[in-house]
Amino acid sequence: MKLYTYFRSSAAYRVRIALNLKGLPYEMVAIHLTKEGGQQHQPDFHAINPQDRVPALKLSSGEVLTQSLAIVEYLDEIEPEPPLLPADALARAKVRAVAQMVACDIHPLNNLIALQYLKRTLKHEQPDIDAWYHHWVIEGFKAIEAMIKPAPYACGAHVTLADICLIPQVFNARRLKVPLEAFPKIVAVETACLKLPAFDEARPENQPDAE
Ligand SMILES: N[C@@H](CCC(=O)N[C@@H](CS)C(=O)NCC(=O)O)C(=O)O
Repeated sequence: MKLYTYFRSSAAYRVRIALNLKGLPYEMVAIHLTKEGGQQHQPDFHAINPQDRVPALKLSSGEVLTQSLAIVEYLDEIEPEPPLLPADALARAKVRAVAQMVACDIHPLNNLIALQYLKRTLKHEQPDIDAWYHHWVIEGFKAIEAMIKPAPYACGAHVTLADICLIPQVFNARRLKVPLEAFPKIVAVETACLKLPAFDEARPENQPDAE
């Protein structure tokens, strides 16, 4: 499999964690999201993902998957061990809720393309953009903090899709200097997850394209 990735992309980070947890070998193709006007917009990559975003996963069959949650659930289905979703329907819904709070409610407001639109098209100043970023992370993290009970992972004794989404978002929050003192449970989950090689090896700073 070939993963189109960018070291700082939190959506690609989710897929790297899942591939590592499953022990599935993959080749990485770095797509630099800011150099040369963004390599995601170049025709070669546009042909792979018409949405011009990473991650994209090219399977050995040549099929291409996009959207990190769809990719992670696909990997979970083709390689069931270790499971990334609980067997119980209620527990599964709770895991998906945390994952979607990150992937649907926090990340889309804060990813590069949204921030660039605020700056380049709407002409907002950098301090306003930083305030926007902090606001949506803090709002989302407040709700997640209230919902999780680290044991030691976000939804219990096993790593789930919730951790796979949460840890990359915490990385992003740290990079943008969001204060995390109000979120001790989230930080505890981060500490537990980063002890696992699958998470550690997926960290942005451990990628071949890291800067
Ligand atoms: N919902 C998508 C989000 C993908 C996404 O927005 N990726 C960002 C990087 S984290 C990207 O490629 N942005 C391209 C750009 O900003 O132009 C997923 O989960 O895969």
